[in-house]
Amino acid sequence: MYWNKEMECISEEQLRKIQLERLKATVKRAYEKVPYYRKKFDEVGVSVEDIKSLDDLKKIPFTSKSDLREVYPFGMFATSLDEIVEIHMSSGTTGKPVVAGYTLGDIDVWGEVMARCLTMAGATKNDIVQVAYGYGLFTGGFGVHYGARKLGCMIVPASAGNTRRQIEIMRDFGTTILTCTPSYALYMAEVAQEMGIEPTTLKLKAGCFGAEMWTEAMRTEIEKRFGLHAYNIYGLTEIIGPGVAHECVEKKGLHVFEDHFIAEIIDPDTGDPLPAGKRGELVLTTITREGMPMLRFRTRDITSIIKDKCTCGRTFLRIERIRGRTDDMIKVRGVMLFPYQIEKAILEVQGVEPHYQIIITRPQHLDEIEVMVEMSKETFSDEVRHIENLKKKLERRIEEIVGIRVKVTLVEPKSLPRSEGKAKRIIDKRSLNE
Ligand code: DLL
Repeated sequence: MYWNKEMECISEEQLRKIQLERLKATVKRAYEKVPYYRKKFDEVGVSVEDIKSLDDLKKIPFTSKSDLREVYPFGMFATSLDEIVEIHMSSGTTGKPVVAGYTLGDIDVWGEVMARCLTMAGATKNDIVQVAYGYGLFTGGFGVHYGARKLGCMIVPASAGNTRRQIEIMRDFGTTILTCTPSYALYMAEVAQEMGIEPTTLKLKAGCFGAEMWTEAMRTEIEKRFGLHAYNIYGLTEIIGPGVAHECVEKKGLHVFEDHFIAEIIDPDTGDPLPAGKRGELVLTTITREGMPMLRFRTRDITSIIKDKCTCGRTFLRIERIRGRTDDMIKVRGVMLFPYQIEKAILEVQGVEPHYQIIITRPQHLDEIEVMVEMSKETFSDEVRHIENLKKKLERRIEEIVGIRVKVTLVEPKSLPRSEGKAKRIIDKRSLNE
């Protein structure tokens, strides 16, 4: 049930003590070894000695993605290059990507936190873990791999893609744990059906799904299609990759591994800390990373902290599932809209599939949103009148949830692009029209 019970169920007092010790050491290391941090600290007049309590974390300046890009590729490393044993990189759609460097110690921590995640999903050494996150510069594949290896599972390093083979392997090897993005899991279920394999007949018992935003309704859908328990896993390249937080059997928020990462929530506009329960931007600080310590990294991910005691016995705080990103927010006619709100509406309405894309245009200085949704096979062969009604129903439901009118276009089954990694939900054509 636990991978490291002593740590995962540690008392609050003990945890704070460890966190403070580790924070102080991290700050010292960052200041001494990374010119970027030294400059930032000096600019605001904060010294290493000023960090005397966990509360003093607030004094430390934020680090942002653009700061990391400025020092591309190795400027954030706090060790000499010969101690770095592995490099990963974020996919980064704009500008330079972010590079993360790991020492042997960092890889060991990564394996530890990932072993905790897999254990939370019910994995033991008797399991067959299929890693269908990409291996390569992306952190997904290797991160899960290191955790599964610690556990002693039989690892199937399938990587992402080659979907038919993934399914044959699942069937022939009897894979019990699947790890991939939630959108890829749904795609796999679809392909399995095309191959005449009913996904529920596979031996899968659980999956760790993450790396992209998904909703509770999407969880239900994946669980139903495969007959497995779908757990949410969170992480990011800048901090370590997958393994920052994971759901326990309760599936009510993700436990953050607080002995390695300190989580805060801030108001994205003012930078002020927000109390537990309030939604804002997640800020993370690593307290054991050697290769690349990250102090108060602004993730841009929107969530809130859940402080209540969890019945699983773990004492680490939880974050609610990620609600979106501050840069994913679509601002239309003064209204903030997140893709998850649209996903929620789509999954509530019968007759459509959970495959969608949101297209934003600005034809006459006014933003317009078109939501393309796939019809189910049955709907597709239905009367036009019924299809028209379904479209109206979806438009109404989306309007109720987000407060603005969007245009829904129902498209043929299997006509939208499928993803083997992170799904591209938003296509913003506004800049092209300007
Ligand atoms: O996506 C690491 C990862 C791999 C996490 C495998 C989980 C599983 P990046 O490519 O750097 O790293 O992207 C990080 O992805 O800031 C979030 O916006 C998003 N993200 C990651 N996990 C979740 C999740 C990996 N469970 C960015 N829910 C993060 C929602 C997620 N968004």
